[in-house]
Amino acid sequence: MTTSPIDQSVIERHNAARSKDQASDYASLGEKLARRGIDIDAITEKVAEFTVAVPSWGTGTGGTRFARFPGRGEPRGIFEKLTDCAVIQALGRASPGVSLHIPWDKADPTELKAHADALGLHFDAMNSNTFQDHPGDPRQPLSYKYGSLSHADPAVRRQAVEHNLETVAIGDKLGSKAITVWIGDGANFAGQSDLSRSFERYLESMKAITAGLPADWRIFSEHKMYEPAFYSTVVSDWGTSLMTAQELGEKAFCLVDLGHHAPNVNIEQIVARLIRAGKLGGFHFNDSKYGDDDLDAGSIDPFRLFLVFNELVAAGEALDRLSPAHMIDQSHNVTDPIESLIRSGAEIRRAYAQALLVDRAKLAEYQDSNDVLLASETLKNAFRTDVEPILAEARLRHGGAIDPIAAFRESGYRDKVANERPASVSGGGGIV
Ligand SMILES: [Mn+2]
Repeated sequence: MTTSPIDQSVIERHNAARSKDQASDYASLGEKLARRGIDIDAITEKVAEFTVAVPSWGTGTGGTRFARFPGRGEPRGIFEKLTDCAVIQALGRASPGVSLHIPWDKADPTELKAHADALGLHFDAMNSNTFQDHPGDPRQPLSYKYGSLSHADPAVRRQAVEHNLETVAIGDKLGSKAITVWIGDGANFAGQSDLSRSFERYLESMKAITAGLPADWRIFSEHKMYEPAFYSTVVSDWGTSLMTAQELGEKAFCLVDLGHHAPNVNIEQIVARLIRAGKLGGFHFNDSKYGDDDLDAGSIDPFRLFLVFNELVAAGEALDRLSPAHMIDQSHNVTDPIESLIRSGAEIRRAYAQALLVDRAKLAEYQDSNDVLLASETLKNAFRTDVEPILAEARLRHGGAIDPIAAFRESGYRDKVANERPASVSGGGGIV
């Protein structure tokens, strides 16, 4: 028996007011798709099965290096963050999983697990943190100012490895099965560090972490081109990440954060290559215009998100074998984090639904006969399809809201928690 922080009657009232229009929109789209030989219910079922984990740190207002402008009723710790995650799930029905960040979310694992169980949530991949110092943590007295897993000083590397293993141990008690490792290690100036030796040291540290993983765990290496280091980053790109995963062996995979590439990089091609290598571990979904902007998934370039999902759907069984972890990694600076996360889950599902509509037989035919225009149109045709009735139906059939953001506003949840949670500093408005 799980309890929801959103009164089910609010959702029922919301849906009752919209169910007639929804039924009509769904039937109309169903007819259109039937003419293309597509069974709408089969698509709806697949969409409903597709979930994406929300990041605990995304429920608080994020910030930039300039400032953070807190919102009303922000969660004051991991237990309230989980409650907010349950609101996102209750309305959107796309995100029963939560990705935790240690040490920001450190708490008694038994209590944490019990709270998540009561809310009907589970834990996805864990995230370690050696990109900032942890004053007051007796297990991490050394500074990461000049790096962590690749640091020149073996004592700092050892401390960083131990922190990752502690994160794994916590995650193991919570039912998680993977750890994502992202390090801020790198250099701001040419000559600051040896490009080869620093990577060797990183590999050696990652091997030590991998050796300490439980049998059924995976480790994801997350690459990032720049920031906080601006000249070079130790794990800068998918090539470095792939070399890492291949060297570490069968438990190691690559995690693709959509914001961690140079502008206009062909991310869907990277995804295709990682699937080919059997090393696609998962995603951090977000969107960006210029850099690692951590904006809401699909808000800037929905076509790019669609093209990523097009590769995932096209991979078929090869992808099933990999079963990549789908997670959101965003920072919400000017929106209500709950609303942004609900919207992002829906946008990710939208890209997936559109990718499911691609006529793959025709696409292959056009590609192989060099009919460039119709090959391109085959993709665009799927992308142009308004799949909103499918997304709404997937929510509706699983107890969610037809229009989850409207339902969130109708619920009065933000006002309620604004009263219950007096203004306080929220833990971890992190940007990773
Ligand atoms: Mn990330």
